[in-house]
Amino acid sequence: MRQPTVTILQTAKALGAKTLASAALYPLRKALAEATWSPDGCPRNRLELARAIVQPRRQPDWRPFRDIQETERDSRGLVLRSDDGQVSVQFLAPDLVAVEYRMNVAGVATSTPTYAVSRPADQWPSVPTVVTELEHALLIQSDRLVVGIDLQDARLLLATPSGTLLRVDIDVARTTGGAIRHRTALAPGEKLYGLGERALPWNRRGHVHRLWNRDPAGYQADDDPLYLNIPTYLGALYDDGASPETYLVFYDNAHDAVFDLGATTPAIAEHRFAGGTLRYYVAVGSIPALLERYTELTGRHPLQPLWMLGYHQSRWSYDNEARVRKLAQDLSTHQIPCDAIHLDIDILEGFRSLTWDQERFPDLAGLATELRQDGRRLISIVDPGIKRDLGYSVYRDGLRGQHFCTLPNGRVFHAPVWPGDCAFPDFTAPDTRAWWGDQLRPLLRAGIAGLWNDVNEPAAFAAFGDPTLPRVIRHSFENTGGDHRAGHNIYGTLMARATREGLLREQPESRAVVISRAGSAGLQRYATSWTGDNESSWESLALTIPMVLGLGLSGIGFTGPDVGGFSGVPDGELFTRWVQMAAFMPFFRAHTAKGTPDQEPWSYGEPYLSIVRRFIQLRYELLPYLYSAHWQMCARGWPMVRPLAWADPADGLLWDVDDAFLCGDAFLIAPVVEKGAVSRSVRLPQGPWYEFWTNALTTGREPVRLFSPLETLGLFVRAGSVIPMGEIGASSEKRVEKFLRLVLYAPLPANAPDGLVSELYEDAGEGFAYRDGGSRLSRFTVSQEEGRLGVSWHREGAYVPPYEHVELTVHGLARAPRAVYADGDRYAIARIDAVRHSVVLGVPVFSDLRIDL
Ligand code: MIG
Repeated sequence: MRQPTVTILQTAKALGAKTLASAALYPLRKALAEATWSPDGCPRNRLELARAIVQPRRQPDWRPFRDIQETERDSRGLVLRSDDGQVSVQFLAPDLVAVEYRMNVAGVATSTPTYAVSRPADQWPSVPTVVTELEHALLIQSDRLVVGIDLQDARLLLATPSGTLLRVDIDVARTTGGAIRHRTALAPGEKLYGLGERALPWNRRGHVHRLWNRDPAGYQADDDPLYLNIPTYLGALYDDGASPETYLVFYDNAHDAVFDLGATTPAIAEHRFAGGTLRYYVAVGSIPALLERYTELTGRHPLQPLWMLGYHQSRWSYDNEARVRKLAQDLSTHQIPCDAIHLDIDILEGFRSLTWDQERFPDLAGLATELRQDGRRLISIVDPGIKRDLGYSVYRDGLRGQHFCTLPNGRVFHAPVWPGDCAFPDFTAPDTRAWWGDQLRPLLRAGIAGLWNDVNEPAAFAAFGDPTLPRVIRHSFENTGGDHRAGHNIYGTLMARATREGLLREQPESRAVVISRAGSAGLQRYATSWTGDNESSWESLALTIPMVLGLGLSGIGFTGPDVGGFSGVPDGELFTRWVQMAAFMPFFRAHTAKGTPDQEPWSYGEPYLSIVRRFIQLRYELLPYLYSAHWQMCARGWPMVRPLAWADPADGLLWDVDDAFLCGDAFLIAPVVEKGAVSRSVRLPQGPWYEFWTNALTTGREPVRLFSPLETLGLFVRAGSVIPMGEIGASSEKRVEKFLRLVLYAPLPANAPDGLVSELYEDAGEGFAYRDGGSRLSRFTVSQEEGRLGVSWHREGAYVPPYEHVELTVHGLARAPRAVYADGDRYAIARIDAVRHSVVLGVPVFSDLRIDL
C-alpha cells in the first residue's frame, strides 16, 4: 500500500466533513469553470458549453514554420521573416545564443512577460559575429558557436566551430490554438540532465516529462511531474575517449509543457508547450561554465545567512509552545547542534495563513527570544490560500484591495485547501506582491526568522483530476493580463518573490530566508527549496541524489530532502543513513508528516543517537567549508551538490552515476542507500582521493569497494585540497572561533594536481556588509616539489575574521616533516599521528607555508 494514503486519511480527520465534501466537488467546479469560459476569457453560449464539456480536448493540428523571405542583420545577429512569422537569432555572449520564433496565430496572445530571465538581451555586451550566405542557408557564428539556418523550412542547427553538432532541429510547428512544438534530433550517445525536480534517474533521456507544477500528495520513483519544474537541461555528447561537448538549453516559456526526451522515438527530443512563445537559449562550454552562464541569465541564489546551513529540526507539527520548548531542551540534553526549528500549519489559527493560534502560542515573541539564547531560530510555514472568512483581516483586506485571482467575469475564485474554501493572491500583480509583503509583518515582528512557502504550485484539494486552479483564472501579469495557463508554473516563484521583498522591507539588515516548495526558472533569485513529501523508504533515500542533482543543474542549488522521509516511519538505520547523506547537502532538515512517531535524532536510542550526533557535529565543523561552497553557488551558480562528472567529464562512465555526488570542490559522498548494507562500490573521478576515515588512497577512474558500516559514510577528499573547518557549538552562532582549522590533504608526487586551488569565503554570516567590502576570499594553492610541500594563502577583501591563529593538520605525509616554516619562521609540530600519516601544528595566519620532508 502506498504510504501517502495513510497520511491523507490521518489528516482527513482534522479537516472535517465540510472541507472533504468540497474537495470531492472541486473537480466538477473546476471543469465547469474551464468549460464556461473560452480561452480568450469570453463566456461561451450554451451550445459551445455543451461541446466543451463533452469534448474538452481536440487533437492539435501542427503546422510547420517555413519559407523565409527576408533576412535582416542586427547588432546581435539576425531577424528572418516569413508568412508564418519571424525568427530571431541573437548572441548574448560568444557561448550563448537566444533563438525566438514569433509565430502568427490569429487571435492568440502569444506573449506574457518573462519572469525567468533577469538579464535581458540589451544588458549583455555586444558580440562580434560573422554571417556567411550559402545557397539555401545562412551561417552566423561567434568564436564559440555556429548557428546554421535552413531558409526553406526555417530550421536551425547549432554547432561548435570545430564542427560538433550540438542541437539539430527537426521542425518547429504550432497549432491554430497557439500550442508550440519544437523537435530536435538526439545523437546516439547524447545524455540529458536537469529539468528541475524529478523522481527519475539523473539522466533524463528516455523519459517523458510534464512541466506543470503539481502537488502529488506524496511521491515515489517515476511519479511525474512534481512541485518544481524547469525547462532547462544540459546535454552531454559523449564520444569515447575525449571530454564530451556539453551544452545547456533553456526554454523561456512557463506554460504547461511536455518534454519527450527520446522516449517515444529514441533519436528525437520533442518539446511541446500549450502556449506562449518559442524562445530558447543555448549555451556551450564545460558544466561549471554552463551554470555560470545560465545563472547569469536567470539569476543566482542570494547569500543565505550562515545559520541556514545549520541543522534544522521540523515536523508537522510542533504545535504548541510547550512542545517547542521541550524540543529545544531535548536538543540541548542530547547535544545536538541546531539552528532552526520549523513551525508547520498547526500553529495557525484554524489554518488561517499568516496567523498563529493565541492559545497554543500565547507568547510567540517570547519563545523566539528564548530560543535565540542558544542561537536557534523559528521558521514558520506560510500557505498562499487565504480562508474565505470575512472575519479574517487578510481575506477582508485582500478582497478590498482586489488582490485575489478571479474568473473572467471578475468574481473572486475560491478553491478548497486546509482552511476550507480559499482565495488566492495574484502574485503577478505588483501591488499584490507589495500587499502580501505587508501581511508578513505580524509574524516577523513576533520573531519569526524565515518563511517556508508551502502548497504554492498552487495546490487545491481535489478528489481527482489536476489539483490546482482552473486554467481560465485571470492573472495580472504586471497589468498586461493573462490566464492561469501562463500563470500556473510561475505562481510559486512569484509568491517567493513577494515574500522575499516583504522580508527585506521589514528587516533590511537580514538576508531574507524563504523556502519555497514550488517554482520555475529563476526561483533561485528569491528562495531555496526542498524535495517535498518523500517517503521513509530506502528507495526514497536513493532518489534524493538524482533529485538534488537535477535541481542544482537547473539553477536551484540550495535544496535538500526531508531527512528521515516525510510519510511513513523510518527505523534507526534509515534515519541515520539519511542524516549522514544530507549532512553534505545544502538544506539539512529533518521533517515528517502529521501522525507519525517522533523523528528526532534521539528517537531511535543508541547506537543511532551517537552516530547521528557525530554527523550533525561534523556538519558544524565543516561550516566554513560549506559556507564557501554555498558562496560559489551565489557567485557563480555552481550548485554545492554536483555530479561526479563535474570533476572528470572525460570519464564517460561517470555520466551515469547517480548514487554518489560531490559536495563542493573537495568532497565526494558515496552513501549506503540499501538496508543492512555495510559496503558498496563506487567509481571515483580521476584522483587521487583520500578515504576520509582512514586516509587510505585511491587513484580514481576505477570501481572501488568501500567498507561503510553504519558508523561511517562513504566519504572521500580530493588530494591537494585544503579544507577550512571550525568548532562545534549548540548552533552556528554559539561556536567559538578562536582559531581556524585548516586541513591539508597532501598531493602525491605521482600525479600532483597542478595548482589545485581551494577557496574559503568569509563574512559576518548575516547582513549585507559583504556588499561593501565586508567579505574575504582566501585561495589556497598547494604545490609539491622534491622533498617539499608548499601552501600559498592569498587573501582578498577587508573582512576581519575573529581568529588570528590556525591549527594546521597535514594528512598524507610519507614521513614526519623535518621542519615547517610559516612566512619564514619555523614552527614546532604539536602532534604526529603515525597511523593516519598526519601532523598537527599551530601557526599564525600565513601567506606562505613550507613543509620540508
Ligand atoms: O498539504 O503543512 O510538503 O512539508 O508538512 C500538505 C503540512 C501540506 C506539505 C508539505 C509538508 C508539510 C505539510 N504540507
